[in-house]
Amino acid sequence: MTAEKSSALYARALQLLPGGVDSPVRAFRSVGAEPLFMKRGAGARIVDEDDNEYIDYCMSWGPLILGHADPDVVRAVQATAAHGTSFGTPHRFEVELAALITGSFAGIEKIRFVNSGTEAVMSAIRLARGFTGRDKFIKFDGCYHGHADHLLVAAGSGLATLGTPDSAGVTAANAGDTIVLPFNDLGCVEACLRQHAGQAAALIMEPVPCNYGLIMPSTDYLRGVRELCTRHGVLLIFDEVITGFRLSAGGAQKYFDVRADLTTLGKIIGGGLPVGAYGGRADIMALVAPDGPVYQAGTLSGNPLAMAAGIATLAKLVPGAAYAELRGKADFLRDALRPCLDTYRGRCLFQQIGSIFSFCFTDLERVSCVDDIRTGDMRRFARFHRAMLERGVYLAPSGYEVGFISTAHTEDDLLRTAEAVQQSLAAVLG
Ligand code: HOZ
Repeated sequence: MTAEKSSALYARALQLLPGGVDSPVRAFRSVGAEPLFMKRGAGARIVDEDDNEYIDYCMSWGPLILGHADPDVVRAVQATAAHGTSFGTPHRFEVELAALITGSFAGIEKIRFVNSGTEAVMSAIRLARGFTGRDKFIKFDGCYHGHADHLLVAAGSGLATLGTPDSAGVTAANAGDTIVLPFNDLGCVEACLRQHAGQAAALIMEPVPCNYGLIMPSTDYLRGVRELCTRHGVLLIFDEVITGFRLSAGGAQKYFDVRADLTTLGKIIGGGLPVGAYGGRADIMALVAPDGPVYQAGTLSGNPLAMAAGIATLAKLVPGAAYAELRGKADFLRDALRPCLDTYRGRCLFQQIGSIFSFCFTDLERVSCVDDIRTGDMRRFARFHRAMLERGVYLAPSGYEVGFISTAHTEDDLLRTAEAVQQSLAAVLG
């Protein structure tokens, strides 16, 4: 595997972009390598500038549930672009995508489109504050909700990867209303809601935390959080930027049968184009401007290209068969991995929920909180990542991120992956 062209581009990028990238985890630092520059993708495969081909499980960090360059998505974007890329006026596709989403998520009665998950979360928190008249909100250690100031506290994703749970530049005032709790501990939530009675506007959570490795929630825990929020008049916000249309067409809410008051979405609903959205109960959404006093706006919000890609993607997901297919592929991979996972039991843990998976080099049998992830050996993950890359499998370049299976992954891809895992674990763990 040669990386001459990627390396040359990276050298140039380092002169022009901080860290040579536009998002920190992409820099490959935590896996001790240089980033690869991709030039094209089709289905489950991506090809870098040096013409190396990989089976991809990063999948643009989640949006590409149908694989790269899905023909229907590409056609929809091309046809839409031919008529103009942005109008700054309402567009019929906003209505169509909104109907697909509200028809799938029982808890989303009205929705507002924005341009990223960060924007969606930032706006949902503002809305919750406007609705309740309260300032504080609760988040969980390791949950990542984008990079708004007040959410960059005990956050995952790039902050976990870089080992800096809080960002410089966030003032004490910005972070002062953010309460952080450990995940999967209902007693803590109850005690906190009692202690801050009448002060917390919202509790925000990734129902399945995917940005500090993969943390498995229990259904009872999620239902318990729902009940406590209702009892204390605190809005429950599910950040489903990753799990929305990933775990099911109704997201984690349908998967676990727990309904949030507000939901944030992104990734899959834009079919690979920049998008975000927040939505929920109609009485809460009624406060969003121009209907109500909570301001939020955006020049490219509801952009026709993103809406078109989202509609083409959801049209294939909403009927539901795609989720059975994805589950089948995920089970196939897990079964193909079983012999080698048995061999390395107690040293490498493979976790999976729906089509999301992770590898953690821990002796634990299940990861339930950030302390469990911290038992993982990230240097081993780095060696594993490089070994997989050499064998033609592209995983997200951080042990704090997760992998995604798409409908485009074939049985052959999955078998090759299992073989690469077996060889890579042998190389790393002996
Ligand atoms: N925060 C995302 C991963 N969980 C995006 C990372 C990236 O695009 O580099």
